[in-house]
Amino acid sequence: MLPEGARADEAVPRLREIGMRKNLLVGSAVSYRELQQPAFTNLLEEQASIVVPENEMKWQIIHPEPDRYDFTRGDALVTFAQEHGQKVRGHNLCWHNQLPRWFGEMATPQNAADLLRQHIAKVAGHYAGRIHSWDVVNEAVRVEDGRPDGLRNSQWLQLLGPDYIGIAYRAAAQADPKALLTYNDYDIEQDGAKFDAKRAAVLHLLQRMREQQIPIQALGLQSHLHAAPELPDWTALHRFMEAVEKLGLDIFVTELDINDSKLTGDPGERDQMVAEWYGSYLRNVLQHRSVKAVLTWGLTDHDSWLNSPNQRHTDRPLRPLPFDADLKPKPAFYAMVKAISEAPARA
Ligand code: 9MR
Repeated sequence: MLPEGARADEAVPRLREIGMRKNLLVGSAVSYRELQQPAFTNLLEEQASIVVPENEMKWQIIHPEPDRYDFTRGDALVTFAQEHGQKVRGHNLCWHNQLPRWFGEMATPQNAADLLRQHIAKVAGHYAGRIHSWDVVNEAVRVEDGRPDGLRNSQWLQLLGPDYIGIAYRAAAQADPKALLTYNDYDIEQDGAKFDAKRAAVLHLLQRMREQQIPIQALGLQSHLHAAPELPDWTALHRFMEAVEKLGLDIFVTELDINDSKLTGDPGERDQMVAEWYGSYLRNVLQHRSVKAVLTWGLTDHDSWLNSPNQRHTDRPLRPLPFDADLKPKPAFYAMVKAISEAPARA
Protein backbone atom coordinates (compact mmCIF):
# COMPACT_ATOMS: atom_id res chain seq x y z
CA MET A 1 0.00 0.00 0.00
CA LEU A 2 1.19 3.49 -0.80
CA PRO A 3 1.70 5.89 2.06
CA GLU A 4 -0.90 8.57 2.45
CA GLY A 5 -0.13 11.57 0.27
CA ALA A 6 2.21 9.64 -2.06
CA ARG A 7 1.38 9.06 -5.72
CA ALA A 8 2.30 5.89 -7.56
CA ASP A 9 4.83 7.75 -9.71
CA GLU A 10 6.40 9.49 -6.73
CA ALA A 11 9.28 7.29 -5.67
CA VAL A 12 10.87 7.76 -2.28
CA PRO A 13 14.48 8.92 -2.83
CA ARG A 14 17.16 6.36 -1.98
CA LEU A 15 19.71 7.49 0.54
CA ARG A 16 22.15 4.75 -0.45
CA GLU A 17 22.30 6.12 -4.00
CA ILE A 18 22.48 9.75 -2.94
CA GLY A 19 25.28 8.82 -0.53
CA MET A 20 27.14 6.83 -3.18
CA ARG A 21 27.51 9.96 -5.34
CA LYS A 22 29.36 11.52 -2.41
CA ASN A 23 31.39 8.44 -1.51
CA LEU A 24 29.41 8.36 1.71
CA LEU A 25 28.02 5.15 3.18
CA VAL A 26 24.51 5.51 4.60
CA GLY A 27 22.51 3.03 6.63
CA SER A 28 21.20 1.93 9.97
CA ALA A 29 21.22 -0.52 12.85
CA VAL A 30 19.05 -3.60 12.30
CA SER A 31 17.65 -6.10 14.79
CA TYR A 32 17.26 -9.80 14.08
CA ARG A 33 13.49 -9.43 14.53
CA GLU A 34 13.29 -6.71 11.86
CA LEU A 35 15.28 -8.88 9.49
CA GLN A 36 12.33 -11.35 9.47
CA GLN A 37 9.90 -8.69 8.18
CA PRO A 38 9.78 -8.34 4.37
CA ALA A 39 8.32 -4.82 4.41
CA PHE A 40 11.23 -3.75 6.57
CA THR A 41 13.92 -5.57 4.60
CA ASN A 42 12.61 -4.05 1.35
CA LEU A 43 13.09 -0.60 2.84
CA LEU A 44 16.51 -1.53 4.23
CA GLU A 45 17.61 -2.84 0.85
CA GLU A 46 16.52 0.39 -0.87
CA GLN A 47 17.96 2.82 1.65
CA ALA A 48 21.12 1.34 3.15
CA SER A 49 24.62 0.78 1.79
CA ILE A 50 25.88 -0.14 5.28
CA VAL A 51 24.21 -1.93 8.19
CA VAL A 52 25.12 -2.78 11.79
CA PRO A 53 23.55 -5.37 14.08
CA GLU A 54 21.79 -3.59 16.96
CA ASN A 55 22.57 -6.33 19.50
CA GLU A 56 23.47 -9.54 17.68
CA MET A 57 27.27 -9.33 17.80
CA LYS A 58 27.45 -8.32 21.46
CA TRP A 59 29.03 -10.74 23.96
CA GLN A 60 25.70 -11.71 25.53
CA ILE A 61 24.28 -13.01 22.28
CA ILE A 62 27.33 -14.20 20.36
CA HIS A 63 29.18 -15.79 23.31
CA PRO A 64 26.43 -17.18 25.57
CA GLU A 65 28.60 -19.71 27.43
CA PRO A 66 32.35 -19.84 28.12
CA ASP A 67 32.97 -22.45 25.42
CA ARG A 68 30.10 -21.72 23.09
CA TYR A 69 29.70 -19.05 20.43
CA ASP A 70 26.43 -18.51 18.54
CA PHE A 71 26.87 -16.74 15.23
CA THR A 72 23.33 -17.47 13.93
CA ARG A 73 21.94 -13.95 14.29
CA GLY A 74 25.08 -12.10 13.30
CA ASP A 75 25.48 -14.33 10.26
CA ALA A 76 21.89 -13.63 9.18
CA LEU A 77 22.63 -9.92 8.86
CA VAL A 78 26.02 -10.40 7.20
CA THR A 79 24.44 -12.75 4.63
CA PHE A 80 21.59 -10.30 3.96
CA ALA A 81 24.08 -7.47 3.52
CA GLN A 82 26.28 -9.47 1.14
CA GLU A 83 23.25 -10.42 -0.95
CA HIS A 84 22.29 -6.75 -1.25
CA GLY A 85 25.69 -5.17 -1.80
CA GLN A 86 25.81 -3.59 1.64
CA LYS A 87 28.76 -3.19 3.97
CA VAL A 88 28.59 -4.28 7.60
CA ARG A 89 29.83 -2.60 10.76
CA GLY A 90 30.78 -4.86 13.64
CA HIS A 91 29.39 -3.80 17.05
CA ASN A 92 31.11 -4.49 19.40
CA LEU A 93 34.06 -6.42 20.79
CA CYS A 94 34.59 -4.88 24.24
CA TRP A 95 31.93 -3.06 26.28
CA HIS A 96 30.87 -2.83 29.90
CA ASN A 97 27.26 -3.58 28.97
CA GLN A 98 25.50 -6.73 27.69
CA LEU A 99 28.18 -9.05 28.98
CA PRO A 100 26.96 -12.61 29.63
CA ARG A 101 26.40 -13.64 33.24
CA TRP A 102 29.16 -16.26 33.06
CA PHE A 103 31.72 -13.55 32.41
CA GLY A 104 31.08 -11.86 35.75
CA GLU A 105 31.31 -15.18 37.53
CA MET A 106 34.42 -16.38 35.79
CA ALA A 107 36.64 -13.38 35.01
CA THR A 108 39.59 -12.58 37.28
CA PRO A 109 42.51 -10.15 36.90
CA GLN A 110 44.59 -13.22 36.00
CA ASN A 111 42.42 -14.61 33.18
CA ALA A 112 40.61 -11.50 31.85
CA ALA A 113 43.19 -10.58 29.19
CA ASP A 114 43.06 -14.11 27.78
CA LEU A 115 39.24 -14.12 27.83
CA LEU A 116 39.24 -10.83 25.91
CA ARG A 117 41.86 -11.98 23.39
CA GLN A 118 40.12 -15.30 22.80
CA HIS A 119 36.73 -13.67 22.32
CA ILE A 120 38.09 -11.18 19.81
CA ALA A 121 40.13 -13.80 17.95
CA LYS A 122 37.03 -15.96 17.63
CA VAL A 123 34.42 -13.29 16.76
CA ALA A 124 36.51 -10.93 14.61
CA GLY A 125 38.15 -14.03 13.10
CA HIS A 126 34.76 -15.51 12.19
CA TYR A 127 33.80 -12.35 10.27
CA ALA A 128 37.29 -11.52 8.98
CA GLY A 129 37.25 -9.85 5.58
CA ARG A 130 33.51 -9.18 5.74
CA ILE A 131 33.44 -6.24 8.16
CA HIS A 132 33.87 -2.62 7.07
CA SER A 133 34.71 -1.42 10.57
CA TRP A 134 34.64 -2.85 14.08
CA ASP A 135 33.67 -0.92 17.19
CA VAL A 136 36.49 -2.55 19.10
CA VAL A 137 36.07 -0.72 22.39
CA ASN A 138 32.73 0.94 23.05
CA GLU A 139 32.07 3.74 25.55
CA ALA A 140 35.30 3.50 27.58
CA VAL A 141 35.10 7.13 28.72
CA ARG A 142 32.91 8.34 31.59
CA VAL A 143 34.07 11.64 33.07
CA GLU A 144 31.64 11.34 36.02
CA ASP A 145 33.63 8.37 37.32
CA GLY A 146 36.24 10.92 38.40
CA ARG A 147 39.46 9.36 37.12
CA PRO A 148 42.11 11.82 35.87
CA ASP A 149 42.32 9.90 32.57
CA GLY A 150 38.54 10.08 32.11
CA LEU A 151 38.20 6.33 31.72
CA ARG A 152 35.01 4.60 32.83
CA ASN A 153 35.39 2.52 35.96
CA SER A 154 34.08 -0.52 34.11
CA GLN A 155 34.51 -4.20 34.79
CA TRP A 156 37.24 -4.22 32.13
CA LEU A 157 39.11 -1.40 33.82
CA GLN A 158 38.78 -3.01 37.22
CA LEU A 159 40.08 -6.32 35.90
CA LEU A 160 42.91 -5.10 33.69
CA GLY A 161 43.49 -1.39 34.22
CA PRO A 162 43.74 0.91 31.15
CA ASP A 163 45.78 -1.74 29.30
CA TYR A 164 42.58 -3.55 28.29
CA ILE A 165 42.16 -1.03 25.49
CA GLY A 166 45.45 -1.85 23.79
CA ILE A 167 44.86 -5.56 24.30
CA ALA A 168 41.51 -5.31 22.50
CA TYR A 169 42.74 -3.31 19.50
CA ARG A 170 45.83 -5.45 18.98
CA ALA A 171 43.72 -8.61 19.08
CA ALA A 172 41.25 -7.12 16.58
CA ALA A 173 44.03 -6.04 14.19
CA GLN A 174 45.41 -9.55 14.26
CA ALA A 175 42.04 -11.26 13.76
CA ASP A 176 40.81 -9.00 10.94
CA PRO A 177 43.54 -6.84 9.37
CA LYS A 178 41.04 -5.45 6.82
CA ALA A 179 38.45 -3.96 9.18
CA LEU A 180 38.79 -0.30 10.17
CA LEU A 181 39.25 -0.36 13.92
CA THR A 182 36.99 2.19 15.56
CA TYR A 183 36.52 3.75 18.99
CA ASN A 184 32.82 4.49 19.52
CA ASP A 185 31.21 6.77 22.14
CA TYR A 186 28.25 9.09 22.93
CA ASP A 187 27.65 12.61 24.32
CA ILE A 188 30.39 14.09 22.16
CA GLU A 189 28.30 16.18 19.79
CA GLN A 190 26.28 18.89 21.52
CA ASP A 191 27.07 22.22 23.24
CA GLY A 192 27.66 22.57 26.97
CA ALA A 193 30.02 21.70 29.82
CA LYS A 194 29.09 18.01 29.97
CA PHE A 195 29.91 17.60 26.29
CA ASP A 196 33.09 19.73 26.50
CA ALA A 197 34.39 17.43 29.23
CA LYS A 198 33.52 14.30 27.25
CA ARG A 199 35.20 15.65 24.09
CA ALA A 200 38.37 16.48 26.05
CA ALA A 201 38.51 13.02 27.62
CA VAL A 202 37.87 11.19 24.33
CA LEU A 203 40.51 13.24 22.55
CA HIS A 204 42.94 12.50 25.35
CA LEU A 205 42.24 8.77 24.98
CA LEU A 206 42.76 8.88 21.20
CA GLN A 207 46.03 10.79 21.63
CA ARG A 208 47.26 8.24 24.18
CA MET A 209 46.35 5.42 21.81
CA ARG A 210 48.38 7.08 19.05
CA GLU A 211 51.37 7.56 21.38
CA GLN A 212 51.21 3.90 22.40
CA GLN A 213 50.90 2.85 18.73
CA ILE A 214 47.64 1.07 19.38
CA PRO A 215 46.10 0.29 15.98
CA ILE A 216 43.01 2.48 15.42
CA GLN A 217 41.66 4.01 12.23
CA ALA A 218 38.41 5.74 13.10
CA LEU A 219 36.24 7.43 15.69
CA GLY A 220 32.52 6.66 15.93
CA LEU A 221 30.33 9.60 16.95
CA GLN A 222 27.27 7.76 18.21
CA SER A 223 25.13 10.91 17.83
CA HIS A 224 22.24 10.14 20.18
CA LEU A 225 21.12 13.78 20.15
CA HIS A 226 18.55 15.49 22.39
CA ALA A 227 16.43 18.03 20.55
CA ALA A 228 15.66 21.35 22.20
CA PRO A 229 13.89 24.38 20.69
CA GLU A 230 17.29 26.05 20.04
CA LEU A 231 19.74 24.44 17.63
CA PRO A 232 23.40 24.16 18.79
CA ASP A 233 25.99 26.13 16.83
CA TRP A 234 28.31 23.05 16.75
CA THR A 235 31.49 25.18 17.04
CA ALA A 236 32.99 23.00 19.74
CA LEU A 237 32.17 19.88 17.72
CA HIS A 238 33.94 21.31 14.66
CA ARG A 239 37.09 22.03 16.71
CA PHE A 240 36.97 18.52 18.16
CA MET A 241 36.58 16.91 14.74
CA GLU A 242 39.55 18.90 13.42
CA ALA A 243 41.66 17.60 16.31
CA VAL A 244 40.57 14.04 15.55
CA GLU A 245 41.43 14.55 11.88
CA LYS A 246 44.92 15.75 12.88
CA LEU A 247 45.42 12.35 14.46
CA GLY A 248 44.76 10.85 11.02
CA LEU A 249 41.46 9.20 11.95
CA ASP A 250 38.32 8.80 9.87
CA ILE A 251 35.01 9.65 11.50
CA PHE A 252 31.76 7.66 11.30
CA VAL A 253 28.36 8.80 12.53
CA THR A 254 27.40 5.44 14.01
CA GLU A 255 24.12 5.63 15.96
CA LEU A 256 22.25 8.79 14.97
CA ASP A 257 18.82 9.43 16.46
CA ILE A 258 17.17 12.56 17.80
CA ASN A 259 15.27 12.31 21.07
CA ASP A 260 12.16 14.53 20.97
CA SER A 261 11.04 13.97 24.56
CA LYS A 262 11.77 17.59 25.52
CA LEU A 263 9.84 19.04 22.57
CA THR A 264 6.27 20.21 22.88
CA GLY A 265 3.54 20.51 20.26
CA ASP A 266 1.71 17.98 18.14
CA PRO A 267 3.56 15.17 16.33
CA GLY A 268 3.74 17.24 13.13
CA GLU A 269 5.42 20.14 14.91
CA ARG A 270 7.83 17.87 16.74
CA ASP A 271 8.70 16.05 13.50
CA GLN A 272 9.51 19.40 11.93
CA MET A 273 11.89 20.31 14.76
CA VAL A 274 13.53 16.88 14.73
CA ALA A 275 14.04 17.32 10.98
CA GLU A 276 15.72 20.68 11.58
CA TRP A 277 18.09 18.95 14.00
CA TYR A 278 18.85 16.20 11.48
CA GLY A 279 19.53 18.80 8.80
CA SER A 280 21.65 21.05 10.98
CA TYR A 281 23.71 18.21 12.46
CA LEU A 282 24.37 16.48 9.15
CA ARG A 283 25.10 19.71 7.28
CA ASN A 284 27.74 20.49 9.89
CA VAL A 285 29.42 17.10 10.28
CA LEU A 286 29.39 16.43 6.52
CA GLN A 287 31.46 19.56 5.94
CA HIS A 288 34.24 17.31 7.22
CA ARG A 289 35.40 14.98 4.47
CA SER A 290 36.75 12.67 7.18
CA VAL A 291 33.13 11.57 7.73
CA LYS A 292 32.78 8.45 5.60
CA ALA A 293 29.58 6.88 6.92
CA VAL A 294 26.28 7.91 8.51
CA LEU A 295 24.13 5.31 10.26
CA THR A 296 20.95 5.89 12.23
CA TRP A 297 20.22 3.67 15.26
CA GLY A 298 17.27 1.95 13.59
CA LEU A 299 15.16 3.05 10.63
CA THR A 300 11.67 3.32 12.08
CA ASP A 301 10.33 4.95 15.25
CA HIS A 302 8.48 1.75 16.09
CA ASP A 303 11.68 -0.19 16.73
CA SER A 304 13.80 2.55 18.29
CA TRP A 305 15.52 1.67 21.57
CA LEU A 306 14.14 5.00 22.82
CA ASN A 307 10.66 3.48 22.68
CA SER A 308 11.58 0.40 24.71
CA PRO A 309 9.73 0.31 28.06
CA ASN A 310 12.86 0.82 30.16
CA GLN A 311 13.92 3.91 28.21
CA ARG A 312 10.82 6.00 27.66
CA HIS A 313 10.50 8.97 29.94
CA THR A 314 7.28 10.35 28.46
CA ASP A 315 3.82 8.85 28.09
CA ARG A 316 3.91 9.27 24.33
CA PRO A 317 5.92 7.30 21.77
CA LEU A 318 9.04 9.17 20.64
CA ARG A 319 9.73 9.98 16.99
CA PRO A 320 13.54 9.95 16.73
CA LEU A 321 14.15 8.21 13.37
CA PRO A 322 13.69 8.94 9.63
CA PHE A 323 10.72 6.58 9.09
CA ASP A 324 7.53 6.27 11.14
CA ALA A 325 6.01 3.10 12.51
CA ASP A 326 4.26 2.48 9.13
CA LEU A 327 7.60 2.78 7.28
CA LYS A 328 6.58 6.13 5.83
CA PRO A 329 9.33 8.71 5.37
CA LYS A 330 9.17 11.59 7.86
CA PRO A 331 10.51 15.14 7.55
CA ALA A 332 13.71 13.83 9.18
CA PHE A 333 14.22 11.53 6.18
CA TYR A 334 13.89 14.42 3.74
CA ALA A 335 16.30 16.46 5.88
CA MET A 336 18.82 13.61 5.49
CA VAL A 337 18.23 13.55 1.72
CA LYS A 338 18.85 17.29 1.48
CA ALA A 339 21.92 17.39 3.75
CA ILE A 340 23.58 14.46 1.96
CA SER A 341 22.68 15.79 -1.52
CA GLU A 342 24.30 19.11 -0.68
CA ALA A 343 27.37 17.70 1.10
CA PRO A 344 30.83 17.89 -0.50
CA ALA A 345 32.01 14.59 -2.04
CA ARG A 346 34.49 12.54 -0.06
CA ALA A 347 37.71 11.10 -1.48
O1 9MR B 1 19.62 -0.50 20.96
C1 9MR B 1 20.24 -1.33 21.91
C2 9MR B 1 19.18 -1.91 22.84
O2 9MR B 1 18.34 -2.80 22.13
C3 9MR B 1 19.85 -2.63 24.00
O3 9MR B 1 18.86 -3.05 24.93
C4 9MR B 1 20.83 -1.69 24.66
C5 9MR B 1 21.54 -2.34 25.83
O4 9MR B 1 22.34 -1.42 26.51
O5 9MR B 1 21.81 -1.27 23.73
C6 9MR B 1 21.24 -0.50 22.71
O6 9MR B 1 22.25 -0.04 21.81
C7 9MR B 1 23.26 0.79 22.36
C8 9MR B 1 24.54 0.52 21.60
O7 9MR B 1 24.84 -0.84 21.61
C9 9MR B 1 25.69 1.35 22.16
N1 9MR B 1 25.37 2.74 22.22
C10 9MR B 1 24.09 3.09 22.84
C11 9MR B 1 22.96 2.29 22.19
C12 9MR B 1 21.60 2.72 22.76
O8 9MR B 1 21.52 2.43 24.12
